[in-house]
Amino acid sequence: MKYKIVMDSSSNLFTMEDVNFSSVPLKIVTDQKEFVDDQALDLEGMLAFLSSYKGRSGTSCPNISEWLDAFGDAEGIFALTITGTLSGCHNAAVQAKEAYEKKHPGRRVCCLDSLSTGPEMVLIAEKLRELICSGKDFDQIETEIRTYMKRTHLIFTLKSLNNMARNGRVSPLIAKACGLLGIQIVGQASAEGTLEPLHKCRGEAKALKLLLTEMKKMNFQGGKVRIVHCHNEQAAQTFLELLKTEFPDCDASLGNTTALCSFYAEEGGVMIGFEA
Ligand code: X90
Repeated sequence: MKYKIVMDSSSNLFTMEDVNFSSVPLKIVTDQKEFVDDQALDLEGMLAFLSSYKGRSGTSCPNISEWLDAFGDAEGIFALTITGTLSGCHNAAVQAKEAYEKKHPGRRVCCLDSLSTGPEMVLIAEKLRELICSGKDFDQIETEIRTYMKRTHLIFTLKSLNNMARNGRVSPLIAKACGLLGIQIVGQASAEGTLEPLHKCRGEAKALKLLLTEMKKMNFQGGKVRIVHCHNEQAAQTFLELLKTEFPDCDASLGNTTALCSFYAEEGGVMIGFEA
């Protein structure tokens, strides 16, 4: 069977080696300009535009035909999406699956709602690749990936929840304190796929320590860790050092948020996907 992994751009990943792969872009939409979250985007240009732009801004998810295009001519597709609780992405992927399977009898699409986003999706995609490369069949891969997804988590620290609140992705009440007087939140993707605040803290150093404490509470024992940040290399590095002090052998990597996660995590945000 010819397999393919298709994932939306909230994963911050445009390519993946050793496997058939496509990223389906979300878009950042303003009254003046639209930004497509793909490899061709001038991300710094977008962030500079947004920092001085005072009008409305929001996002839009890929539609059914964009998912269908990304499925291409693969026979076994794993379509992995940002949480369906906060985005229409998963719903569009499910409708694309129905159309695709009807048009091509025998071909299969498995839609996976990450109930999360960003670096947690990367862990799931890496596991999918491992399962595909080990020669398992479609149903086996689906069973094993769903089991794996129970032990991956997303935790983050954000300095502003403005864009989340303005676009109805978090309640204004939760957003209110964040960003004032150096207050930043530490939060997690909840089991329902929503933003769940865990702590409000003053100062980044404290937030970074709390992230690791929370990870250990969630049974992190040195598994894989994927870290991304929006314009905050220093915090991401500091976190990585904290992590390596306690778990020197852990497989951890650093990267940047692309358009969608940069828009919602905002300047200074750090997101961490990990295996418990
Ligand atoms: O369909 C769309 O327009 C996309 C909407 C996406 C809304 C959520 C994006 C979250 C990005 C922010 C920090 C982590 C929050 C985790 C919640 C599960 C990243």
